[in-house]
Amino acid sequence: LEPHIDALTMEIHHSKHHQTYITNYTHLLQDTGLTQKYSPLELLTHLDEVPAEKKQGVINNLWGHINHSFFWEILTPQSSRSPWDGLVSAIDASFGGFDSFKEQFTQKALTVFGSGWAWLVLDKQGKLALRQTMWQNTPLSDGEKPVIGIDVWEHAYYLKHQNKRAEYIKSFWEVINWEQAEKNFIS
Ligand code: MN3
Repeated sequence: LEPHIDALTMEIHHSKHHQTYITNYTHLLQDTGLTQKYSPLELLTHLDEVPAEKKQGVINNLWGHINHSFFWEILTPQSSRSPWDGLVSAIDASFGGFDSFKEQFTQKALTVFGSGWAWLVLDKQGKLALRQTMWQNTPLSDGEKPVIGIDVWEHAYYLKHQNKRAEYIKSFWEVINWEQAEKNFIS
């Protein structure tokens, strides 16, 4: 993703941060049989089976795993830099054009207070909407489907951009995998 997102940041983000989420939730669930019984996404809807004292830890780390798995897919070095097919007209209808969408999404991402994510989702009515989530909370738990999302935890940009989140968001637009976004939109 160079020069937009630097290799060292991505390496640490993928092999350390994401790995830690997987290690943690797997460890928390090791004697429950739940990781054998359910896929990570299925686990999302069976959290009632998680022992109470482990639930928040599982939520933080399982959702961290799910969000990051989604995030890697939505990034590509060969970005078309604008949406495809059906997503183009849906974005036009919901946000008044791609430039206006870009501006509104950027504002969402900029104004996440502390650690979290900004998302373009399909809401329960199947309409496009913008969301912010804190920590590793995922729109999936509200029954909404992510189309694109940006991780704005400082670990996603601090090495290269320090406190300048706006620079990182600007770079994000250069590496969005719109082909994958279209798949998320129509699936
Ligand atoms: Mn992250």
